[in-house]
Amino acid sequence: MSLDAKTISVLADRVQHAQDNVHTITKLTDEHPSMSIEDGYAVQEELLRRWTARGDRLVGRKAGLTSKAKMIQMGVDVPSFGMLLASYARPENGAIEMDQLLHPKIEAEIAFVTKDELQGDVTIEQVMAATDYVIPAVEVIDSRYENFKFDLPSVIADNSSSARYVTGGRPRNPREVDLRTIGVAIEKNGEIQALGASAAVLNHPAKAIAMLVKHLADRGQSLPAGAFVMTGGITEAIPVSRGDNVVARFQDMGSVSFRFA
Ligand code: 0L1
Ligand code: MG
Repeated sequence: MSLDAKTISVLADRVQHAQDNVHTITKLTDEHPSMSIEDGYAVQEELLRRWTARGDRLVGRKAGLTSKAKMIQMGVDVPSFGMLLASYARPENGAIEMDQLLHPKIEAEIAFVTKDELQGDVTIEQVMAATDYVIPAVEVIDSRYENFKFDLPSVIADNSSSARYVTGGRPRNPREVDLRTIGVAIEKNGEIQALGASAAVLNHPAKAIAMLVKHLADRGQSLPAGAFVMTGGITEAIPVSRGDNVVARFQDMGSVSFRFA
């Protein structure tokens, strides 16, 4: 870490204010060029303390920037992790309130729900064995940075742009589907916006979980049983506007739909 605890707290204030009051900020590294990825995660941890103090609940984690399409779109070359809160969840076929968002984009992702704790260096096989089910999900990301422009320390401090998520379709036993070849189509107002296959996520979405578990282990933490984990957008993220109807279709897993109101 390069920043002291006081500065981490000031940066958490800034990000929290932007998240709560739906306004943009300039990237944190403009003022603190020495800010590291570790500092970004320290801001995330400070935000979690604040969210839980006001009654929110950590339900799981997200891996972001796990596909080449996403890395190229955002100009980075390593994944980032974030926290998923109970307050981010929205029901399938419902409406997501646009006035609480700045410039949202959607990502079609395969989500895992664990049945056993995962800790340390784990293999894809160990992730699969510890998985209760996999389920189609759409993440709504909404960077608090101007024009969605940031670097890794800044985006990590903003909880990896996480804002909302919707699950749907059919939960599947991970052994009954080939998790590398799930085809995905994202439609907006009936028109295809992006197509992809799940191997785009690190060759196998379970790899994103293994990387997350290693990330947690490096900080003395584990991924508990019952965690909900989103493994990252399979395609590039798609910008959305008020009134848009969204459907993400997942081969053999059903679809997730909702609208922006
Ligand atoms: O979930 C993601 O892949 C996004 C991670 C943060 C970067 C972004 O806002 O695109
Ligand atoms: Mg995502």
